[in-house]
Amino acid sequence: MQINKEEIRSGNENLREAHKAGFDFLANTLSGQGVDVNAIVQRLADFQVAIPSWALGAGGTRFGRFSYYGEPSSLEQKIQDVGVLHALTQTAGAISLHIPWDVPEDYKAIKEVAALNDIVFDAVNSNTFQDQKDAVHSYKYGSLSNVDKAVRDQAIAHNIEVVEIGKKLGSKSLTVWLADGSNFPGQSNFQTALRHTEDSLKQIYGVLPEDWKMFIEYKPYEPYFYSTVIQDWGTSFMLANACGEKAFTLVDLGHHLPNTNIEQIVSTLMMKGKLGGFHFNDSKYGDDDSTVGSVKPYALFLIFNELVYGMKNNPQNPYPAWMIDASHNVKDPLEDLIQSLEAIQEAYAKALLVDQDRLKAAQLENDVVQCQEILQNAYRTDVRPLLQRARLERDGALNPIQAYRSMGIRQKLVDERGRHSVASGL
Ligand code: LRH
Ligand code: MN
Repeated sequence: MQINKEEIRSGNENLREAHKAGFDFLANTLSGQGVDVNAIVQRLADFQVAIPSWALGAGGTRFGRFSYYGEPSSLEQKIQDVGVLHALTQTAGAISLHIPWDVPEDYKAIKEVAALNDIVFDAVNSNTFQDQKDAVHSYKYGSLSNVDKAVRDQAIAHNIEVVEIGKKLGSKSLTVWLADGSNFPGQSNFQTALRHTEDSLKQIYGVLPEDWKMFIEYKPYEPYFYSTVIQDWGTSFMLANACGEKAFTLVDLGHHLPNTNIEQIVSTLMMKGKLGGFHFNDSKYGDDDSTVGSVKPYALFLIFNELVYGMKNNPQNPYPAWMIDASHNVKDPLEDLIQSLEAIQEAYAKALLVDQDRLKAAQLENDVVQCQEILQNAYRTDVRPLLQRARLERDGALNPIQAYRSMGIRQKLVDERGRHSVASGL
């Protein structure tokens, strides 16, 4: 399934005029406020988000999974689906693989498919939260933290193998999410588990190529429901510091207890130069992996406000890795991902409109009302014409969902792959 730019251009025809009117009005208003509109459009166009290879089919819960026909059943088809997203949105230029769900059979062929779709390989993800059928040792009682050295060694070897796979694909980072934990008080010794985990991560860190990064993802609970070894940002931050300068903390938005101030965590990690990147999604209760910006769009904006501030004032923090980590239980996975990409770009654009100098001045004055007015003025600005212009300049779709539907892409995928093709992943 390949989308040709001509189809997108013709789809944009009857939307151009309305776009131009909206863009010119907004650009006029913003330039009047001293905003460099072209610079913002450029930053939006350069902003690329990695799509998770495990979220291109229908997701599910323990209570059930409802297929979404025409799912990609091979890595090649997954890359083609990301190619569709990128052709329409021009902001999905990378895929993040999960091993062993997506082990390439033919590296040369897979890299050619990626190049054809203008897709690069972002972070590779290890998986020591499931037992593989040929595994010698089980991860039931943990992997990198397991009391049994043989199990830890097996998990370390897996992570090293994932780095080798990533090197062959041109990836430059490894994401380690450790499910390890316990279900009952007394079941595990916290200190022993943490010490084993630190030691294991250091062994993995030791094989990282010079220009690679290791992202340590934290999560408070699930699949274990009493304790999780890497439960919060502080534990991940501590482990990243223990490993070294190539190790960073990865913030999955759904991995926080209710009402956690995530934007403050982001600002602290950037100040300390240890913010590695994000798994964007949204949630109402737990790790719901819902569409980005679908439940708490203002919180997402506040996170991007800290990111914009940090990217300007914290040269000690590297450019973060932007990835989505979502699951689609009731929506077409590709439409859901298009909506997430739009919400991410929208939050970023609104944050770029915050007048940081005036905000700083108001903060120094303790003018609380003015501080909020400056933030909310940016948040209340409809920035969608800027996102459209960034797409248009790269031959993307002015309205990606409308284009996806009017081009009948899902039906074409079903015709090509059949109704019952199933994607590996969650
Ligand atoms: C854990 C997580 C992690 C992935 C998995 C698919 O909840 O967020 O990032 O490995 O989802
Ligand atoms: Mn995640």
